[in-house]
Amino acid sequence: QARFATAAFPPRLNSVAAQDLAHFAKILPPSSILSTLPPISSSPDELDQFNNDWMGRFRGSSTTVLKPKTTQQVSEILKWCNERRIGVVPQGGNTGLVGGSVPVKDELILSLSNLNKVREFDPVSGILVADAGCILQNLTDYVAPHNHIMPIDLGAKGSCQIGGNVATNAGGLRLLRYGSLHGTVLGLEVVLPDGTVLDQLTTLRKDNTGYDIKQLFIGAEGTLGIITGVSILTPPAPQASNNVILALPSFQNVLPLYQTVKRELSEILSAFEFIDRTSYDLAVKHGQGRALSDEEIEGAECFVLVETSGCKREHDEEKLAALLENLLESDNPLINTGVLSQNPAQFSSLWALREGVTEAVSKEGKPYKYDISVPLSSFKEVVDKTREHLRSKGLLHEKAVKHVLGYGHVGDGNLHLNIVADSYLSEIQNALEPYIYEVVSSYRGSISAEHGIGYQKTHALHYSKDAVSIALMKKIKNVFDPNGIMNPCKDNQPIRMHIHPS
Ligand code: FAD
Ligand code: 2HG
Ligand code: ZN
Repeated sequence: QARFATAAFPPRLNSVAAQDLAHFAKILPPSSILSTLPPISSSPDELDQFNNDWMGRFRGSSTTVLKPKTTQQVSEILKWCNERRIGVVPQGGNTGLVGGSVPVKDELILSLSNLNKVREFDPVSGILVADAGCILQNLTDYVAPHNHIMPIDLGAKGSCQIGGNVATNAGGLRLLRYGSLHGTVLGLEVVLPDGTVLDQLTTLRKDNTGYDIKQLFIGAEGTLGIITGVSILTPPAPQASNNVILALPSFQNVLPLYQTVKRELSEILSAFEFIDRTSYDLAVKHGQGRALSDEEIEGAECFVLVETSGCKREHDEEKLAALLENLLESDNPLINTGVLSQNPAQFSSLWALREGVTEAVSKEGKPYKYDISVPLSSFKEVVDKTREHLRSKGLLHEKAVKHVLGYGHVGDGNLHLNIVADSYLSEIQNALEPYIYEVVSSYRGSISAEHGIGYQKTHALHYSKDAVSIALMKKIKNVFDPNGIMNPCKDNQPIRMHIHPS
């Protein structure tokens, strides 16, 4: 295993000490405090899941995890940490993919998992107000009997929390249809680093009274404060959902296919997701979804998953069937074949082929993840260039890089470039960076389309943001968090990272 070195940790921050634990014990019951320090002396194993990230790539060495149940408790904890200059890492479901949710050193971890109540739901407006620690899947289940869905869906739904989704401005599989959280989040309750509670938990659709401050916390990744409550607009559940997986002979066909699908399905199109052949093969190899038949995948260079969400099943099925017929019967077909789901189990199974790629990649080896926005037409070029670059460095073989693959949200121009290696090695890291960031920058793309900056990309921010923007971000950080206690090393400081075996 390897991990990033803890360069440039702010020297002014203090470690948690006995006097801090004594104070936390006045705020929280013993069951809400984990600490390897005396007198609590939890076993280090109990803190492992909080110190290690989802990929097993980033690892911190926090001694203490606090699990407050109320906003008031969060406020008291932050007030104390701010006075004592203790670094604090807010942690939701710990499914983040850029090392933002685990400590860099021994910061205190504030887990939101006990802040998990639905506060109110209005079935007429569809507005849901919930504690930040509610798990996304639980909220989906909560609104389902009222015929509503969450406006966001992602592969990590069973573990990620709505507060974590907001803090990362997660995109996911429904963005094409329902837009980003900057639009669907109506209000937030946030505890600022000095313990002040900012109550912007409004349920208003419209409110143009000055700066929209809550927007700053959407995507701030816990560097400005801790989100404790979220008010969010949930759309009515579609009465009918269908999906189809299309096998394409060439990546060149993805763009014209996207145009055709948009034109023919128009208002019922709800997802247009891409997986290349390597992604498909890995998903199948690691048991994600049902494999297509040999005949169906013959000659396929990549696949597209199309979902429709509408209000009349027969109407939507007719439209999908007509689309497939037109695609297959054209003189120069864009697809080899299409497999339509026939029942809810097949619907889920087709989705699993796409949603399950992240899981499959992790089972296959150690992933290096690049979540980028580049022009759609260059998706394949970026993947191919990266593979060739690694080959030219002599790193494309079983003992180093095993696969280079691309998948993602075509409708959002967001490519997930994954490099799967046998282990985390500095040679691979150095071959990939800054190479990939320079490629992205040459397309005027984004080095982080939806996963955020975290610890992984702080040093690379300048590839996507100019000096004026970075200077403004630093000023904003300083207004909210002058002592720099919130998620240290995860903001806009241009720190350098090294990777070393451990
Ligand atoms: P964490 O991982 O715990 O934290 C993420 C960041 O937010 C950290 O910086 C943390 O400090 C901060 N944070 C967490 N909670 C709070 C809070 N209450 N207040 C302030 N800061 C907070 N991401 C996408 O955008 N789209 C996808 O499609 C997608 N699919 C994924 C699929 C899988 C299988 C996995 C493992 C991850 C996926 N992700 C995706 C990444 C990740 O799940 C999302 O970023 C998710 O929103 C993180 O939520 P979380 O509760 O796990 O947050
Ligand atoms: C997805 O779209 C997620 O599946 C995860 O954003 C992407 O693992 C990844 O690289
Ligand atoms: Zn994604």
